[in-house]
Order: sequence, then C-alpha cells, then structure tokens
Amino acid sequence: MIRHPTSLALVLALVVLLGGASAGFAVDPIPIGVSVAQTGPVALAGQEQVLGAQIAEEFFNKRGGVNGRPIKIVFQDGGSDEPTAINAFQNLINVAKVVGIMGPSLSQQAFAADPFAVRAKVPVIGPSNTAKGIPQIGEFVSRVSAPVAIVAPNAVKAAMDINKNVKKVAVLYAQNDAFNKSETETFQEAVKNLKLDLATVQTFQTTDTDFTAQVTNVLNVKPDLVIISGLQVDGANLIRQLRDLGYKGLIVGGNGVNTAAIFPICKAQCDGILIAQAYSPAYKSKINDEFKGMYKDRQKKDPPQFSAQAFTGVQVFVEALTALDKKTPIAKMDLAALRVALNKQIIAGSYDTPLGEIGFSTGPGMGGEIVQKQSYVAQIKMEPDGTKGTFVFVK
Ligand code: 1QQ
Repeated sequence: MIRHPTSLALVLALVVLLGGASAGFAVDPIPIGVSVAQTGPVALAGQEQVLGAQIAEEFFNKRGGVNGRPIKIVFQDGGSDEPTAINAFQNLINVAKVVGIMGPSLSQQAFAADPFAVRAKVPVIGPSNTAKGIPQIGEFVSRVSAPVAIVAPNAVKAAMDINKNVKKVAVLYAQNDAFNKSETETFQEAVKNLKLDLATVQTFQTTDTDFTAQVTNVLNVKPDLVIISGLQVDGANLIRQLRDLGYKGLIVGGNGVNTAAIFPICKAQCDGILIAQAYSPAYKSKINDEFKGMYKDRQKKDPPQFSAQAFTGVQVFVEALTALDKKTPIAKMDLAALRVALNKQIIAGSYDTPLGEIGFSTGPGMGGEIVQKQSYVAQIKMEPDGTKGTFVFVK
C-alpha cells in the first residue's frame, strides 16, 4: 500500500516511463549511424557524403521508412584522421546504439575504426573506402564503393583514347595513406598491362603543400601522361604546381580528387583531369532520377559520386532492415541480435540503387565486396576564368 504522495508519484512516473518506452520502441525512429569526414581536409569529400545521406533519410522516410517506422540518421563526425574515426565509431556503437554504421570516409580510417565495429558485431558499410582489403577487415564490413582495382584502370584507357601517342608515364602517390598506396599499385599495374613505359614514380605525403621536387623529377622524364594518387587538398595542389611548372600533357587523377570541391584549389588548372567514376548522373533508372532530382533541388547541379554512394549506403540499410523486419519483426529483437541479423541480410540482398543494380559477394573471408556492373570515366571541364567547372562523362 502506498501512502506517501511522493512514492505514489514515483510509481506513476515509472509506469508512464516504462509504458512509454515499450510503446515507443516500435515507433521510435531506427537510428542508423553515419560517420564521415565533416571536419579536416577530407571534409571536401565528406560534405558530399553528408548531403547524400540526408537526401536518403528524407527520401526513404517519405516512402514509409522501414515498414512504417522512420529511420533517423545519427551523424557523428569521423574527421580526417584515425583517432577521430575510432571515437566516432565507439560513440555510435555504445552511446547512440545505432543498428549499423555507414563510414568512415577514408580507407586509412576504415582499417583503424572498422575493427571496433567487427568486435562489437555491428554492421559497417563503407561509402567511399576503395582500397584493396576493406571487406576483408571482418565479417561485419561491406562497402558500396567499387574498389580501385575495378575502377581506376578505365581512366588510363580513356587517356590513351584521347592521346593515341601516350608512351611515357609518370606516377605520383601519397605514401602515407592506405587508399593511395592501393590505388597507385592498380595504376602502375595498368600502365604495365597497357604496355606503356613507367618512366618515374614519385612519392609525397597527404600533408605536403610544396611539390617542386617531385614535379621537377616528373618534368625531367618528359612524360605524355601523369597519374596522381593523392587526397583532395594535396592532390589539387600538386596538379596546380604541375601546370605552373609547365606540364602540358594529360593528367589522370584518382578517387582522391573526385570532387568539385578541388576547383577552388586548382581553378582553371583543374581542366582536363580524367577521373574514373563509380556513378553517372546519366544512369537511367527511376531511383536515380528521383535521387538526382532531390540533389538538384538543393545544389542546382548533378550529384557527384560521393553523394550517390552515401545515398546508396543508407538505402542498403533501409532495404535490408525492411526485408529483415518482414521475416522477424525487428521491434521484438534485442539490439545485439538485430545487428547480427541485419549484417546477414545486407550481404544477402540485392538493391536497385542510383549506382545501378548492386549486390555483395558472399563466402568465407570474401563477403561484403560490392558487385556492380557500371563504371565510367569523367573529364573535368573548367570555365577559362577557373570559377566554375563540371565533370563531363567521356566513357
Ligand atoms: C579511400 C578513398 C578516398 C578518396 C575517399 C574520400 O577512395 O580512402 O578509399
């Protein structure tokens, strides 16, 4: 028997709280973590990923979310380095209690942060991790970003189509970054396979700002083609200095410079750079048209690859959750079981996305690699005054 009025109030409050919590669980939004570079130099690409994820959240919630239950994207800045990405992952896993994480931006960060999710049995979808070995980090890691080995050689072939006399090639890469080391391996292999002459290989750091020594060595071999693997800021500065010091031939850039956010750095000198693409705005499908429309409403231009891949990562979570919920109502599952079942469902599914119809490889130690048919090459076209530019698709 409760006599004291405060005890009664306490019990009532408890009843309301518990009742509310259990009723709320089924209708509360499903938290999906997104940890990409919102700060630091990689935010040049990360801001495009944030936008892609926000558009996906709005798009799929308008469509009814997960069988009527909305999703909520929980953003946690992954920064541009490994410690920030690791912190963000731990926060999303332990504090925000997300069902899964899309992120981080860099392969370099993924090799450091993904193991924390693997140990906690939390599904991770890489939105832009293209280095060799990402899905092999562990059973809970997949990616919607086609690996460099599949995408990058297309840009070298495109350069040879444009200049049939390409023979001598100079390669430069950032040696302190996992993605760039992986990408340059692919580029150098492509150069050899295409019977071109790899005249020099120059290295730099993603933190470098002065590339005079490397550019001088490149100019000395008189290359017909220069291939660069760097991140956004270093890559764009290197391109600018190559042109400043007199290089006039073709340039192939890697995924690191695959964003219009480099335009303010290399300005008119960004013109002509060839970059392989895992997404084309011209891809014909209903969902791509819808995604493109929503992106254009906001940005007044076609969506870039990083936004399309981020949209796709969220889409995979939503559609896998929807399929899982139809088999086993997820509101009745505890979080640990849900995360494990969700990971299985992600890998098992196939998805009609802005990137095309995609799926994932399966098998022991092989799971989680994206299976995607489409790949393209774009060439940057700048206005002569260097203020504006576009990606023109050439393949
Ligand atoms: C990687 C990449 C970067 C260029 C993404 C921003 O492809 O780190 O794998």
